[in-house]
Amino acid sequence: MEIDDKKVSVIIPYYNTMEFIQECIDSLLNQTFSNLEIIIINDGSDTENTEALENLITDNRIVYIKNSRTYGVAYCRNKGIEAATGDYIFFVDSDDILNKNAIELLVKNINEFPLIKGRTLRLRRPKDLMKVENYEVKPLILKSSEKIFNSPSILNILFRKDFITSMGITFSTSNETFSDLSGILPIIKLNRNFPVLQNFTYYKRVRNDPISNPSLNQKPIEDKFHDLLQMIKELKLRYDDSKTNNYLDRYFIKYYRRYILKLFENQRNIHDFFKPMNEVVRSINKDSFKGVPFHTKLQLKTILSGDINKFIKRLIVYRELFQFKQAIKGRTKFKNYIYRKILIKLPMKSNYIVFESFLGKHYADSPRNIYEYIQKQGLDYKCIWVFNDKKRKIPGNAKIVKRFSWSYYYYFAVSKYWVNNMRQPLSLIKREGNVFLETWHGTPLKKLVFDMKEIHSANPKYKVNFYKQSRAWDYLISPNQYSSEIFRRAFKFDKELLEYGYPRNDILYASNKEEQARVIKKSLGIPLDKKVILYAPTWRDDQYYKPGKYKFNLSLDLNLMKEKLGNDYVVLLRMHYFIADNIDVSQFEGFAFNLSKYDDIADLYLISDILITDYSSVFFDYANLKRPILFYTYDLEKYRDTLRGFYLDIEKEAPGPLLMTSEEVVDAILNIDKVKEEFSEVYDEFYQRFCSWHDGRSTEKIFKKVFLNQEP
Ligand code: C2G
Repeated sequence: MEIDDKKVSVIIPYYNTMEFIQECIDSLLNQTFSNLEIIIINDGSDTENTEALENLITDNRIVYIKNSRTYGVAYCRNKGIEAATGDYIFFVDSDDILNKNAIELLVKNINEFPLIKGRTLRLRRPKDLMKVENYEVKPLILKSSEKIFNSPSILNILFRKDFITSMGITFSTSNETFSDLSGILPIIKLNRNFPVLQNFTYYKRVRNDPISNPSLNQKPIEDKFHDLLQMIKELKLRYDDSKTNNYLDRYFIKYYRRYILKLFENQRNIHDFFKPMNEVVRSINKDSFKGVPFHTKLQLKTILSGDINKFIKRLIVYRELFQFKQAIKGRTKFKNYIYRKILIKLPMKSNYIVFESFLGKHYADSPRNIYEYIQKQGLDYKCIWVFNDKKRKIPGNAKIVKRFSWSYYYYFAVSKYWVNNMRQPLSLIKREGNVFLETWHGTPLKKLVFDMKEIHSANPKYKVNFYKQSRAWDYLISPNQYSSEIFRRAFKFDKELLEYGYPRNDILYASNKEEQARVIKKSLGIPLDKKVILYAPTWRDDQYYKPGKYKFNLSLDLNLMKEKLGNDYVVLLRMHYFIADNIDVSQFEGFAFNLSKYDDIADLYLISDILITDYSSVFFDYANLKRPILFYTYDLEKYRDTLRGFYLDIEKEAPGPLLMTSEEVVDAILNIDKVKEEFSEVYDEFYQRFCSWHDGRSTEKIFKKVFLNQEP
């Protein structure tokens, strides 16, 4: 018998997940096993999401069911079971993806068993899809139902349809979450072993944006705990056998242990949950306490006793001990602990300002301008600068502190003002009265945070972390109207935007900028009789060693450039601050200068005659000088279409040509006057749109607004 003689009904509840559904459906339509019935139940999604789904229903294997309103995932799965005509049933979530041969492998290996489970891989970023090679099928292993449902999920299991019906497997619709438990219990009750495939068959998506559209799993912990308690109570009324009761007890204790501290960070939750917890704990069989840590047992006994005050006291002792135990696991953890417990309780100093730029790597960017303004005016502030290197020397009387040192925590704890051009570490706590000026560091070309669909970069928690960090910002500087609109949306920023242009660009309007340029050139040993080309590319999200440490391959042909341009030009290479690779220019002495470690790129703008960049925001700033800009965009398609996505149509709106090879770059430089002429109109429009808020007084205006509360 061919395996395709059997039909598999795949059941997919759908609720407002249009950004994921296509990948999900495609992964089913492209299965090596084709005898499928794909039942999609639209659970009252909004119009836009409904239309998006309906446009994808093109294959006649799809059965579409539309609920009149939202009933929840359990209801949809029950409806799917009723509608299923296949020999097997398989549940998939609408944001997940199946491996190409998932169904085939499961059908081939189920043999006489009523169900078979595949392995699941967490899908955090697109790269994870590559992790599953087409390796050989590994031998099946048998596992007890309790092990199989160690985490209670009905996904990635192929069931015989007649097993589902004869066991009466349905899902309880009384709660939004934990309905899987109700479908699982009849199987637990059976008390037998089932086969597990060792191959990965299912990609479970960990959604990267739990802020805008959380999955059920990403719902607030309070909601989930409420549902769990309800579900356990409901199921305990239905099942009186020891197997299912032990399973529920063990799951409850596991969940309780894992989330207790987080859940009861908020005191109100203790009052809300104490009674329902007491009801559940009363039903726990004493055997389930075996192997449970002492402190958990003690807490559960106190819950059982019904004495809420005693419970609160025990919880406090437990929290203190737990935090202390965590704190002594490492030096940074310990500093953080002291910071949270002691330092932030010290009196706040109303004239202290902590400055940080590019994660402590550079003395640069808008924080530097604000600091220098204060120094020049001789104002009565104590300024603290954060650097990775304690020995850094900067002009003025700032106190230098090393990032993550004791003094770092002390000054962040007591300083009223924080000025930063990047995101602050999550561990820093904003105190009552603290004022956070976020300067940010560029007009965005590449899409940011909540405007991004996929996260390719090293940290898949980018969106959630960004959201938490940006809640602490009181002011955010915007360089142009275009950025204001993006920051509001992409950062979900709803506090005060300072629409005065970037302080960092004031220097580009200085009346003595030629003089300044000469001084800078001399200090860097750059010949005064040569013209200067600055090459300042950005970083690539998918090329990293670890978070914050990125790779870069120089694809600009320096040999060719030296040969064709060496008589008249020198080249300055300026890598992005995330780039960990060091570019060796020793063989191009006198022609190429690696200034990646140089503090402030604004100085390099001043001394250069031409800028070459790619997708870096540097060109928005450089355009303030109205000097020629070339775009060396050798990986445009990948960068724009896969990695990031752009806000601008760079092919039409860039104030210079997009060049794909070093030859084209050289050619454009040799004909730079022609390039200037060709782009003069686009450049003027570009300047109007992105630079016109700048007049050399951005620093002063922002200082007055934030520190003196004066309208500039
Ligand atoms: N930068 C630099 N040298 C480079 C690239 C960037 O000094 N080779 C500095 C510039 O000040 C630039 C800033 O870092 O404006 C930000 O760099 P981007 O390349 O734009 O990249 P990113 O750090 O991802 O900034 O909204 C801002 C951007 O969209 C994000």
